[in-house]
Parts: sequence; structure tokens; C-alpha cells
Amino acid sequence: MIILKIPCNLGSLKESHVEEAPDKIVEATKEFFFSDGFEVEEVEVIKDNVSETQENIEKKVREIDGFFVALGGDHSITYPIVKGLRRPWLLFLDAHPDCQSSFYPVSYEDVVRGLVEHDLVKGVIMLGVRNWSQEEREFMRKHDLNVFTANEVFERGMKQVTDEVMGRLKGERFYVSIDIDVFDPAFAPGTGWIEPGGLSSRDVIYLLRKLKLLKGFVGMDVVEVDPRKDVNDMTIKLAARLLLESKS
Ligand SMILES: [Mn+2]
Repeated sequence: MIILKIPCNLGSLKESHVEEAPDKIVEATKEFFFSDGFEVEEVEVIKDNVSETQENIEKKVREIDGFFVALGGDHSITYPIVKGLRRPWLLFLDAHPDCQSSFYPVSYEDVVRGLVEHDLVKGVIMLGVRNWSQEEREFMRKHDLNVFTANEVFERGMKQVTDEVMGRLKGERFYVSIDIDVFDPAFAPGTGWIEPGGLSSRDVIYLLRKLKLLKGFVGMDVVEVDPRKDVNDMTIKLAARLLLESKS
């Protein structure tokens, strides 16, 4: 497995420090007992040049042979990664649907919208969303995106939701994107945007343990971790744990 560090903070909130996360997450993996056996690589991020940085990311992803986990960085990195993967299914874990009006280059606010509008994904499943605008709701409905809100996960239970997600992804190539704000802030306070009422660590670890049984799981990212907002490294540790859980 390859870990791809992408210390990018181009498409994100200016006062955030998400670019500091990849090194810290890799460092934290060393504290787990089962953490050996991966290669660490880094994508060159060019300051104030989103397009060139995104080209670097896409190029790097095309070169990778086998499963990888990308560590952001802000959520804009998911756009060039998925582009490099040639139309996979996207399983998107986020408190927000990231379908705001299209920007160019694609940012953390409209990454899913960009991918859908440019036909770079075969399908999208969203999980854990709990705050969206009217415009985003219309977009999601119009494009028939599969959505499991945080409330639905609570009502139906992660086990049943995972079964349904598995049913849709079986036989498909798929990529998983995890915005750390999908978790309840109680589990992951190190985020730029506190959004109460999210998923638990257990929920997502369970999901990953099932997903890695599927052959089509090609890669994953963990984005938007802000180490400076973290409490006692708990968010960094959770991100490291997710990375290790995805390993087949
Ligand atoms: Mn996001």
C-alpha cells in the first residue's frame, strides 16, 4: 500500500492549517502495532497555483499501481485524484455534500459538483451529510445522487447502511473520500468546521472493514484535518487509524 501525502491548502479556508496534517498522521501510524508495510510518497504542492498542483496530483495517481491512501490537505485534492482514476464510483463521507456553485479551479466547496458535472465519476454515494443549502439539495436530486444522511445512519444503524452501500459497490471500481468533519466533533475536534451530530469512529471503522473485502476498492483519502485545532491529537490518531483500517 502507498501513502500519498498531499500537503495542500489551496482550496480551503485561509486560516486553516490542513497542510500540516499529512506528516503528523504518518507519524501517528507508528504508534499502532500493525503499522508497517507501506511506502510513503509526497505530491509537490505549488503555492498559489491550484491548476498546476492539481495536475501534479492527477499525474501521480495515474502512476500508482495498487491501493493507496491520500492524506490531505483540503478537500479540493479529491477532484484530481478521482480524475486520475478514470471514472470510479465515489463513496463520499462528509458533513456537507460539497456541491456549491461550480468554481474554477474546483475547490473544497464544490468538489462533488465538479466531478459530477464533468462526468468523472460513474456514480456517487454520500454518507453522513447533515448540512446543505437549497441549491445543493436541488443539484443532488437532479443528478440522482445516493445519499445516506447522518440521521438515516442513526435511524437504520451503520450495519444496515453498510450492507446497502456494499450492494451498490459490489463489482464496481470505487474510491472512498473521508472529510474528517463527517465525524461528530466529539470524535474529531481538529476540523475547520464544527458540525454537530456526526458519525462515530466505530461507525466508519466498521464500514472500512467491510469495504476492504471488496476487490474494487482502489483508494481512499482523509482530508481537512487541522492539527492546530486538534485536542490531545485525537483527530490525528483517528485519521491514522482510518488509514490502517483501509489496508487489505
Ligand atoms: Mn468536504
